[in-house]
Amino acid sequence: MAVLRLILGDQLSHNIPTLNDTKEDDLVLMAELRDEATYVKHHKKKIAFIFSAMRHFADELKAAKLNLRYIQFNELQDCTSFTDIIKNELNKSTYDEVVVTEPGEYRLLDEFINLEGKIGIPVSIYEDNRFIATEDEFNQWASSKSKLIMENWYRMMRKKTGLLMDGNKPIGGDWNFDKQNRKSLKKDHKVSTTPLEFKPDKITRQVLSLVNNEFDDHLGDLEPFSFAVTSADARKALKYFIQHQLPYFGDYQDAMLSGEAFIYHSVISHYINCGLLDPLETCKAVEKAYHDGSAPINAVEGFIRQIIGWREFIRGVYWHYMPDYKEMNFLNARNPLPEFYWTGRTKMNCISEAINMTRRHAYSHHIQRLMVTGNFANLAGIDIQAICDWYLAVYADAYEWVELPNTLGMALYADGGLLGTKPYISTGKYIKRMSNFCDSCQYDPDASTGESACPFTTLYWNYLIRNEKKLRTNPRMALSYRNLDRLNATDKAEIQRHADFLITEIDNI
Ligand code: FAD
Ligand code: DLZ
Ligand code: SF4
Repeated sequence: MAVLRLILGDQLSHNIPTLNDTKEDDLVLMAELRDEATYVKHHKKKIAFIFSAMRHFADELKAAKLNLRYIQFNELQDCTSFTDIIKNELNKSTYDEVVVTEPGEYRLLDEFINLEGKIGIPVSIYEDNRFIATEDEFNQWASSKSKLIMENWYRMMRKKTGLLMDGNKPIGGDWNFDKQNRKSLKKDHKVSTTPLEFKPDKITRQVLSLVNNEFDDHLGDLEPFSFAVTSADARKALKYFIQHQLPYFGDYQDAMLSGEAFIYHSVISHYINCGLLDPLETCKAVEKAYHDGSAPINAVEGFIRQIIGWREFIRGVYWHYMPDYKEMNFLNARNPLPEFYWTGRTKMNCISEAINMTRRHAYSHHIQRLMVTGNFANLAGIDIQAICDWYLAVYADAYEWVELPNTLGMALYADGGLLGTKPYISTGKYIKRMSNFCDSCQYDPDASTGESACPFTTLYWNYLIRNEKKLRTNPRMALSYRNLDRLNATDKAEIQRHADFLITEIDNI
């Protein structure tokens, strides 16, 4: 019995269930596909990263003597999708079964579920074992709750993994040290270190040339390219983070600084998401730094919470609520995506910084995604689908299972609070407190009307007014509405007038 085993671009792990019990007659199939590279216009660096990591992984499988067919981009002009390449393979040889591990995007799961009817042989879809919780585990937990609270899920995952646990009690005396993770950086702070960089080898250079020729019209700087593209190098990057950045990660997790894309973040999400790093092993390595005394509890707990808490929770939400989740638009946000999300050309310094960093690195850290580009899109009522597609395209770590709940749910509140208890919104004052972006901006974060008013500040008050019917009854919005109630009718009318002007003139602000 010969099996055709399909490995996707984010399944580059040797323990992926697809490879279980591979026999001599089986064929492992991998392909660089036009449909996958263009269903949104991915950042050039993201495509190069995935193709190069795929080619390196394929070489490792060949070295392990697996029978492998790797189809490079444009090698089979008529085969643009996974269904095409499987049909192509079945035309050449006979197989009794197709095997794949469940993909990270609903559209592909749908494609694989329907594949059997198109090819006439069984298609087995294995559960992805690279997460700490199974989908069933999340679904059971979620079904028994009236409200999904990440913190409760996180505590369950701490108990399940034993990470930072002393028996049944959390090490350090608290489950969560988030309050110690909100320091801003002094304006003249010099970030002492950047993520470990890797020089492109021959394979990566070939991929860079391919991407340069084929995806010239996609966003972003292709070079310099310094990502790890093998599991061995990704582990080196993790080790380097633990030694150099982790001790400061907790304190400055929410800080932003002009010209500094990474601050003390790990910059490993793209490695974990495509399979080059294992999430549990990553957390164990970070936990060891605490026990060795080389990193404080607020850093180590904060980091582990992001992975076993947020990352697992986000994944659970995606599969629990899809496909309906993608259609949600609680606040009826439908304004077109401003051109500056692609170009970075806007007078709003914080947005320009965040987007230019994104263009350069296919990366920006969580607070920039949430409180700069996400916050603005939410306040300005930008079309949900358009902004989700933007996030899916521009970040090297973006696959729909993780991008969608973070964007639609956490940043845009379009799920009406399934994922978060209230919208993550702020005036420019929050950005002023957490960064030095406002120092060199022509807008004034404290002003809500007038020519120099910060658009975040104007749009914040307007957002509260515009969405009052849906948000005022939320107890966690009570303080915001108490503050709104302090404004008189004339102030409110002026804010609304200025907000209308900002939306109409959005490409010129
Ligand atoms: P660190 O800050 O060093 O955190 C450590 C690790 O924790 C990350 O590598 C990541 O694996 C995990 N993590 C942290 N926060 C989250 C989270 N909210 N959800 C899932 N994992 C998390 N993350 C993605 O991996 N892919 C995405 O497409 C993505 N889209 C996002 C969109 C928006 C609007 C927002 C607000 C967040 C998004 N995130 C996404 C989550 C988070 O911003 C990134 O995981 C993080 O910035 C990656 O950088 P890092 O590796 O330096 O993370
Ligand atoms: C994102 C991406 C890109 C750009 N290219 C490929 C590809 O050529 N071949 C492939 O197998 N996967 C690619 N991917 C990842 C998929 O689009 C998809 O997001 C994930 O496989 C979902 O789990
Ligand atoms: Fe951003 Fe407003 Fe600060 Fe300018 S003033 S950087 S637009 S928050």
